[in-house]
Amino acid sequence: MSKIHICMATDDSYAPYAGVMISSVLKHLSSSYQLVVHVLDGGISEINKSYMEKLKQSRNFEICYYPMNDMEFSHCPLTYLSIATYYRLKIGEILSDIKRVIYLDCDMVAKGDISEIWNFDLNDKILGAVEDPLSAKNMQRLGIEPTYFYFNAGLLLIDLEKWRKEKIQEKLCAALKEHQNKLRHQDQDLLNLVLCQDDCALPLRFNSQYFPYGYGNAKKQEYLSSLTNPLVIHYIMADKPWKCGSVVFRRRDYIAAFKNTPWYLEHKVKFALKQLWRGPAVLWQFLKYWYKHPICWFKRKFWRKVKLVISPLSFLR
Ligand SMILES: [Mn+2]
Repeated sequence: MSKIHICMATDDSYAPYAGVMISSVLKHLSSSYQLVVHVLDGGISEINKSYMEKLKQSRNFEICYYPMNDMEFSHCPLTYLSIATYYRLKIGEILSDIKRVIYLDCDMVAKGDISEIWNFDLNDKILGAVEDPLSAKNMQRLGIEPTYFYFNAGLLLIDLEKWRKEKIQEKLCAALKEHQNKLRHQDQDLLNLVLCQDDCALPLRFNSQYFPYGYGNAKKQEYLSSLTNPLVIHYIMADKPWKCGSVVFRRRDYIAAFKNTPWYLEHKVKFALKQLWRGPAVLWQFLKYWYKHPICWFKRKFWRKVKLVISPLSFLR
């Protein structure tokens, strides 16, 4: 049986979400593959590790942990993201005898068989990724030529042999020193700066991101169909689906996947009690928004947002 290698980076607080993602990948993966999960471990507790083991009851897979040392990344600039996002920069060295890997964020859930991503032809490029909704803006900010594109680093299909051969890790370290002050999206900016000439575009549905303003007209059709037929859903906004008051697009898919994991099954009562807060929590979010934007009612932008949230699309499951 051939193996599919995936890699995720997490600390203890995001470990349950990594677990949800792994569980959803296993659920949809074709039976002709064996899953191998490589976890870049920023201090996962024994209890979370034991829950990871329990995922094997529904389908067997291999899991390896690679303890990470945050001190090694202490010189990396932090914006609004966790330091764990930088772990992936060392992926070539850590997974030293692996040829190909799919790197995945923790704020994701699989809705289809990721062997389709695994078998995607990279056309001799080092890496495959999905274009970011704010590609043009970010390229301008970083000074990337318009012939290329700016990708979202939440899902990366990496040819690790080429990555090592082309010394990408060294190039990333050099770029980190050079562009310290430019890195608004941390490692994602860095990866884009170094790899913009060596990447190939993956279909949007491989890393489906709901973004209120979409991808612009050129990609409108592909964007809409990636929302209705995603292979992997990526919750990119600050409102994450595991938050009690979340009103994020496709939250129900997330909760359905979550309910298959020990993080729910072992704490059903706690979760049910938390659900009692859902109504007030949603209301609170709404009031907070109103407080920040008191005259939103008079703005077209606000109503455009409302229209997007209540549009028929947002109820598609
Ligand atoms: Mn993400």
